[in-house]
Amino acid sequence: MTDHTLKDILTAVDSAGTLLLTTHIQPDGDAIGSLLTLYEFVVSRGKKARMVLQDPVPENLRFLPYADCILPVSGLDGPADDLAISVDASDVDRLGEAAAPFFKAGQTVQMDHHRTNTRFAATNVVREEASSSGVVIYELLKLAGTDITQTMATNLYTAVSTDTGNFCFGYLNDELFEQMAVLMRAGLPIVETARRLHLMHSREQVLLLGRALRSLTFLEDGQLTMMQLTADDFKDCNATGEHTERTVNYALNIPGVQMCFLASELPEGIKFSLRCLAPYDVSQVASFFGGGGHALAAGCTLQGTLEDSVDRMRRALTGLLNGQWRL
Ligand SMILES: [Mn+2]
Repeated sequence: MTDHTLKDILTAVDSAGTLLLTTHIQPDGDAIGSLLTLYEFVVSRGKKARMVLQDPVPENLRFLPYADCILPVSGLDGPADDLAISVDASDVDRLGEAAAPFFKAGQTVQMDHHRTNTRFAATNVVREEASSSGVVIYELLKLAGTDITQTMATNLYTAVSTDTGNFCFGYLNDELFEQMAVLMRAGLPIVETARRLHLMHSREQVLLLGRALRSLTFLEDGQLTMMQLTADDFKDCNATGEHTERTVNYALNIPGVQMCFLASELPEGIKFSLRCLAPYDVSQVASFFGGGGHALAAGCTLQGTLEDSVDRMRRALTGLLNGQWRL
């Protein structure tokens, strides 16, 4: 299927009166930062817009400009919107309950950067080479000739810096840093925002990290590592799935490690976060188990006991590591 262009999206925005904006469940910094930037952009073009999400905004992102304007799907009423736009969601399932109001809209558009994107909207712009959906949103703003405000800069920086692990991985290039220069000129409060996004951890996160590290196991001569969090770990730390964000990286960033996973025993199943170094591609394994993501960072959820699920994942990743993985 041929993809559409950002010009198509701009035309759709400009010809719509009311817009519904959404992103994926369990939203991360790219999802929320991109959504909030898009919101400010369409409002600045005189549109009536509302942002809806199945899940609440993670605590560490609630300081972002306009985050308090995001509405829960439940309780959403009123007539269908002229246009619905999804950002950073690779497939319909990722929209969760927001899928219903999304497809009720007169027109559907989506902007994303995931390789596994299924092109589920009528108009799809998927930039696989973009480090984050924030970059795709930035390109739209540039095309529209929008002046980047300080609040847009904060939200765009959030999107880009979280999806690149604070500019450590992903598609880092000169264009990205030129975009950063534009954000700095718009008054981006980078030190304060970086501290909130990249340095601070909630009490629950740190307690849970302790449990995860205690479970760290080295396999395959230390090339594969795994960590697991039981339902009791979550309970004892008063934590939920959102508190595991970034925990998995501790298992990867050890000399000699090529790939790793974190298994979390959550109410919806055993959630796996997979990470690896190039040239490995953990998204193949994630897709095989019904999940998705990027070559170096992917995820999926398995049904079954923690022990069985960990065993299946361990075998799959051992196969991938030894070049014996077959789809
Ligand atoms: Mn993203």
